[in-house]
Amino acid sequence: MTKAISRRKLITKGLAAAAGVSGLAATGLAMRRHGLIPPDHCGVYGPGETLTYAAQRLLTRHSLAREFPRSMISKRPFANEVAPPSDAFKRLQVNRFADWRLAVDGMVARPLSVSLSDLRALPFRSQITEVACEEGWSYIAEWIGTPLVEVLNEAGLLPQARYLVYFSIESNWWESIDLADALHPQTLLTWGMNDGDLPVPFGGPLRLRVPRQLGYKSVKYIVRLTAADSLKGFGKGLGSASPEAGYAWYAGI
Ligand SMILES: Nc1nc2c(c(=O)[nH]1)N[C@H]1C(S)=C(S)[C@@H](COP(=O)(O)O)O[C@H]1N2
Ligand SMILES: [Mo]
Repeated sequence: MTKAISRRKLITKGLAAAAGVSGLAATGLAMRRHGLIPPDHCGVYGPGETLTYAAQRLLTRHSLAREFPRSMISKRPFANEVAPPSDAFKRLQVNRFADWRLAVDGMVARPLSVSLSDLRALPFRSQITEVACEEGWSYIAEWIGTPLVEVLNEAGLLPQARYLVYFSIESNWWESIDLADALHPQTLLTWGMNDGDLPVPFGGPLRLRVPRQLGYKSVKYIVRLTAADSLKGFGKGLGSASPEAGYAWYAGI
């Protein structure tokens, strides 16, 4: 057994014991202070979600998602079904997305509105990672994009910020991540795939790839990023659209 596994067991057991003895409510304050409570912690799956998130955050804050050799790139990657593009999307597509803008607002010193060419002018990174859907299928591709941290540095994230909320041009798709994922080097504002532009079915022109979490956190057609200190004011206050539909807010893999 590796050190990491035994430590994980220990922490999970410790948290479980604490939860058992005094109830999650009592340990909640200390855990909240250390950023260990996910926004969708309430409800039937609450204690389970909190244990998973807390154990992950204590153990894997800086760990890397697996990267694959070029030979393992999927020959026929599978784009999940997305709703047909809206008129707003089609209008931008006609112009080859020259007028696509990404708004960066909320708890930042300098709110931004950046074009795809602005983004491409920042340092970028290419990585070969897997998209894994919660329904069981997956594929491997090369993703090329600007690390989210570069854009957050441009905007000047304020010290109060704890979450990054991101919105698709499809109004029903929005998600959020904590700063451990937002500042993580593999979290990319992705505009390229397998050596070309990111194709529309895969989220082009702009998709946030969060390779340390399940596919649904990698939202396509990103138009807005908002830094926030709390997720209470967004949707039903559970952190994203996913818990509203029964999926966990934290979907670490
Ligand atoms: N805007 C938007 N983003 C989305 C989705 C979607 O329907 N719309 N589906 C999500 C889900 S459930 C998964 S598993 C992945 C699928 O990625 P793929 O289409 O590249 O296979 O995209 C995610 N991002
Ligand atoms: Mo999915």
